[in-house]
Amino acid sequence: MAEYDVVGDVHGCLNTLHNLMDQLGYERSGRHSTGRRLAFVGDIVTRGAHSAETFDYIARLVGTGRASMARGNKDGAWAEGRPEEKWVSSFPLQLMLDDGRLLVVHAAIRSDLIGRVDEEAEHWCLRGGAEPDESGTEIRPDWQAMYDGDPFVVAGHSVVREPRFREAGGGSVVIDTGAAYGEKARDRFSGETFDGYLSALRWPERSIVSVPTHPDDLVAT
Ligand SMILES: [Mn+2]
Repeated sequence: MAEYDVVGDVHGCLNTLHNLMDQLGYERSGRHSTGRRLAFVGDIVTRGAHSAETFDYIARLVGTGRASMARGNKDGAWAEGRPEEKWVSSFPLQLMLDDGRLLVVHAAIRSDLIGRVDEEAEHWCLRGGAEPDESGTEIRPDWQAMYDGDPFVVAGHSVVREPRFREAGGGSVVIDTGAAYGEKARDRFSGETFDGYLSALRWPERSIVSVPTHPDDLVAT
């Protein structure tokens, strides 16, 4: 069984990511003494203070084979028109790890969409299958409650006060704990605000390691 640490939405918070990697036992090169590997749920850029540096850093980790990453909706938007665009579009929407036991997506998945690359699958993987209601407000389905696939799924995209584990299907967790929002982080489900932080899921342990957001990573608002 392969061992991974799956990191939530970094959103330009490079100092915070480095602190989290310290906690998890990674060197800056991405090397881990016991061979664990990093994976990212995407949305590594925008919101935080260090998008370009974070992008370059994670690109190096992925390029040297130390990490892998699922594509987030913000990554493609950020890279549009930049030299990085083609490379970002090569990131998978569904990152299957550990011989099919662990599936990393940015926003959401349905079991019938696993392995598909069509428009509907992309809409779910990147935007959680969100549709506007009559007032134009984006409604995201509770994909975790509906999930009935086999792999355990890790996703980001929806900010949650605590990593949100659900047991439906093979199980799932949402781990975007709002690092780049600082004290304005807001839980997608309860609406409560909290101090954002960055989290990783340890696999196969299914435990969480978190660090507070580094103040230098926040953009003054
Ligand atoms: Mn997102």
